[in-house]
Amino acid sequence: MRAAGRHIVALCGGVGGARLAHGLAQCLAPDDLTVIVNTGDDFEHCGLSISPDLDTVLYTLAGVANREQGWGRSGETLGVMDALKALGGPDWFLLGDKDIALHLIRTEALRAGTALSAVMAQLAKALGIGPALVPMSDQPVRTMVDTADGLLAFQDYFVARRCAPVVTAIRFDGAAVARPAPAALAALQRPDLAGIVFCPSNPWLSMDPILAVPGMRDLVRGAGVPVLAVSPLIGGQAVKGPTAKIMAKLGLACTNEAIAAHYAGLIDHLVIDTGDNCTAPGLTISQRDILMRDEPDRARLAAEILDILTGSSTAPHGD
Ligand code: FO1
Repeated sequence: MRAAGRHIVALCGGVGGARLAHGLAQCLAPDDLTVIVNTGDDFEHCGLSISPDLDTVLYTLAGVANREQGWGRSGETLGVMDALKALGGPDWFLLGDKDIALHLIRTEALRAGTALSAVMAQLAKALGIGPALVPMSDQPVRTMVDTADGLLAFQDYFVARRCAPVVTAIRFDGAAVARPAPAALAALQRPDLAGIVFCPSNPWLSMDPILAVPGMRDLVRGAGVPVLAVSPLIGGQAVKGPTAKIMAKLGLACTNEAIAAHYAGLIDHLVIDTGDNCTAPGLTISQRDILMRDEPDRARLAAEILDILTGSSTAPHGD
C-alpha cells in the first residue's frame, strides 16, 4: 500500500455520491481531488445532450443544486417546459430554463467534436468549481435495463416509468469500446494518489457503468492505494433511490454483506452506518454516521473517510 500522497479520487453517480463529493471538496485543496462520474444515465432528449449525474455533481459542487430534488438547479424556472408542454411536446422529463442553457452549450460543443471531458471542464470552470470533475469516458456508454416490460433505456426506466418495471438484467451499451477519459486515467495513475473513494451511489446503476469501462477495474486495483466504499444502505434500506429494489429483483439480500461482495477484489474498506453490522472477511469495516442530512454532515463524513484513508485528520475548510 502506498498512501504518502495527497490526491483523492472519488467515483460517483448522482445525488448521494454528489453530496459526499461536495464534502470531500470542502476538506481537500482543489488540486487534491478528482471526481470521476457515471455517464451511463446520459441520453439525448429534445435534441439536447443530457448528462444527469455529471450535472448533479456540477451543480452540487457549485452550490447551486436544488436540495429538495437532488438534481437540477435551485431557483429554477420552467418557462421552456411549460411552452413545450403547451405545444404537445414531451413533459415526462423536467428541464429547467437554466439547466437548458447548460444543455445547449454541451450539445453544441459535442456536435462540434469537443470531448465531453473538455466541455465539462469548461462548465466547471464557469461555475467556479476547483476539483477536477471528469466523466468516466468520453465515448458514449448507455445503461440499458432489461425488464419484464422489455428492454428500456435508463431514463425511460428511471424517470418515465419510476423504476416500476421488474428488472431482470442491466447492461452498459458501448462500454466494451469505451476508454477511461484521459483525466480519469491520469488521476488514477498519479504518483501522489493517496486513496480512492466509492461514493454511496447505487452499485448496480451508478458505479457498475464506471467499472464497466475497460481498464477501470485494473486502474483501481493497480493503484496501490487504499480503496474505500461508503455503503448506500442504512438499516437494510437504501438512503435514496432504487438500490434496495434492484437488489431484491437481482435476488440479493439488502445487506452490507451484499455490497461488500459486489465490490470484492476492488475495495479494502467498507464504511457502514453506526447502527449497522457487516461481516466480510478481508475487508476493514468502519461504522460511522453515513446519513448526510445537511452540508456540515457532508464535510464531517468526508473528513472521517479521509482520516480512515490517510490516517490523518483533515479539517473541513470553507468553500
Ligand atoms: N429525475 C426525475 O425523477 N424526474 C425528472 O423530471 C428529472 C429531470 C432531470 C433533468 C435534468 C437532470 O440532469 C436530471 C433530471 N432528473 C430527473 C434526475 C435523473 O435523471 C436521475 O436522478 C439520474 O439519472 C439518476 O442518477
